Parts: sequence; C-alpha cells; structure tokens
Amino acid sequence: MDPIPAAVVARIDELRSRIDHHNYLYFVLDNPGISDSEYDRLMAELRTLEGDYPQLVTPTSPTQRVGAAPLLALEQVAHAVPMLSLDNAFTEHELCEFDRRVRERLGTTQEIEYAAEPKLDGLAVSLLYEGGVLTRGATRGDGHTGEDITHNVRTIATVPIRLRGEGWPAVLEVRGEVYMPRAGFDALNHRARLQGEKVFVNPRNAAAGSLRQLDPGVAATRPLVMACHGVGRVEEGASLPTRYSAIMQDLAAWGFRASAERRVVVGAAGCFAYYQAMCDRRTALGYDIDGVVFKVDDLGLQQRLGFVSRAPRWAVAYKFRAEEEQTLVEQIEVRVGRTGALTPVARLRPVFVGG
Ligand code: 9MJ
Repeated sequence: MDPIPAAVVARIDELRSRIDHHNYLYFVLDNPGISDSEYDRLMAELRTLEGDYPQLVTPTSPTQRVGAAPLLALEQVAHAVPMLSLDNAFTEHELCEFDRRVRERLGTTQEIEYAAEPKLDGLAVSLLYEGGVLTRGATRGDGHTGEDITHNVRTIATVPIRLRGEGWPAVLEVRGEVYMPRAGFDALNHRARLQGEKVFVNPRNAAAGSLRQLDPGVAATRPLVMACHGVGRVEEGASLPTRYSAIMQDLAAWGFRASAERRVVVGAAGCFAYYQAMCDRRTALGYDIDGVVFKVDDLGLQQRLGFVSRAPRWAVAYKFRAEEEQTLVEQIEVRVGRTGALTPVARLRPVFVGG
C-alpha cells in the first residue's frame, strides 16, 4: 500500500475540525459562521478524501454520524447513577410549599438560590463521554435501566461526537432532553401527508418514535435537538463546579446546547416571577414546554437534601395547566363483571387534546 501523504492527513484533520466548529455554530448556537454552500464544499472535500483514503475514516469524523447497518433490537443499558424524574407543583401554593420544605430540611430561613429553566417536553437521554468521545447514548427507561440508542443520538447535530474545549472529566455522563422543535415537526408531518404516510400526533411522540428506531438512517432525517439539563456519572476525582448553573456553563463550553432561557432566581418569589415570564414567552419559544423546572443551585445543598424513591428533594417541575377540551358523552354502556358488579363506561366523541 502506498504511504499516505502527510498533507492528506493534515487536511482531513483540518476539515473535520472546521466542520465540527461550523456544526456547533449553526446547530448549537443558532449562529452560522459560513454559508450552506461553503459548508457543503467542506463536507464534499472531506468525503472525497475519505473515499480516497478509507483507512483514515474514524468513527468521530463528521461524515460518520449515521452508522452503517440497522440494528436487530435495542440493547438494555443499566444507569450507574439512577435517572430521577421530577416532583410536580401545579399551583403557586405548591411551589411555596416546595421552597418551605427545602429551607426547613436545610434548617435555614435564608432565601435559596434556584437554577430555573424551561421544562422541555421531550425524552430524557443519557450521553456517555469517555476521553471526550461519545461512546453511548441511552433512554431513561424506568430510571434504572434504559435502552441503548447510541446509533440514533449520534445523528443529532446538537449532540457532540467529540467534546469541545478542555477541562472535561475523562468519564462524563451528560443528561438532557431530546425534543423536536415545532417548525421541524410541522415540516415532517407535511412531508408524511404528501407521501400518504402516518402523521405524528405531537412533537414529543415524533421525538420518541425517532429515538427508538433501529435504523439510524431514519433518525438522521428527523429534526431532533438535544439540550442538556444535568450530569450523571463522572470520573472519580474529577472536579466539576459546585453550582448547577456553573456546570451548565461548562457543558455549553464543551459543545452542548444549554437552554438560553436558564436563569438563577432567588426564593419562591423569584421562582414564581420566572414562571410567569415563561408563561408569556411560551408560544414564542418554537418548541413545546410543559412547565418550568427549579433546582437548588448549590450542589452541596442538593446533596444534603438528597432524594426520595424516584425524585430529588432539591428540584421541582412547576407544570403549566394541562390543555383542556370539551366533548360530548355520546353513550353510556353498563358492563356486567364476573361477580355481577355493574361498571358504567362513557363513550366520548373524540377530541384532540395536545396529542
Ligand atoms: C426538562 N425536561 O426540561 C430535568 N428537564 O432534572 C429539566 N428535566 C430533570 N431538568 C432532573 N430542565 C431530572 C430531570
């Protein structure tokens, strides 16, 4: 075999770095650095060089987001650190009660600082990075065991294949939400309608259906976005910041999308003001949220608060009121059980309520 010219190796390296960088500017920061045609030219040159020198193709190359063959089944994945869900609050009173319990448990009358962010209505995922390279993506599942969806998360442009910058732990599990922005969802359904295919009822179902595909080629055509909202397993001895808000800042520097709406607010009053502001911003966001999330910002305090069964004591999801619709009871059937018990069953005229 002919030796590979050093200039080719260097050019491939440069193209990959430039493409990764422009992907980051375009998809994560929503701030393109070059035109689409310039980007296409860089990709085309890289594909040509990799075609000429297939021995130089690596799994982290931007040309390799979509792996080869579809899988036969999704493997199970055990979460080293359980993926907790969130307790809900539905009223201002319940929000104040959450804040009161936090302060009572911490034995303080001082105001607490909370990291506030929108509650994305998508699917929670875990992304494992080893040596700065994405090695595994998994669904939340029941919080202890999820499914391996590495092949699909790799196709999401906002999921870094390699971490940017420096200072990241050698083992880092990033957690976040995969969702489908509304414009992408509408376009996907428009295409499906034109082709006589099944349409999705809402962006969340579309995102979930996309992530569970066996063929990464399908997920690659779906307009999915990943935004981070936490970390799981971290290399022992690694030093991450001691505040949630600072960790989000680090994750953003390492190439992740962190919500542009994230803020640090003070006390229950600060939380409520944030909630009201997000109620007003909700329709302008371009993606579905079903509430806002408040997390005690200080990780030392989080640790002291701990968690119960499935949810941390240091966080709460303040949910928007569910969409409501009226319909008609068209008929009432009475079913007779084995023991003779009568169960009335209402037949409702179908209505659409957020999917
Ligand atoms: C969503 N769905 O946007 C969490 N989430 O934190 C945010 N979910 C979460 N945080 C701990 N922003 C468990 C779940």
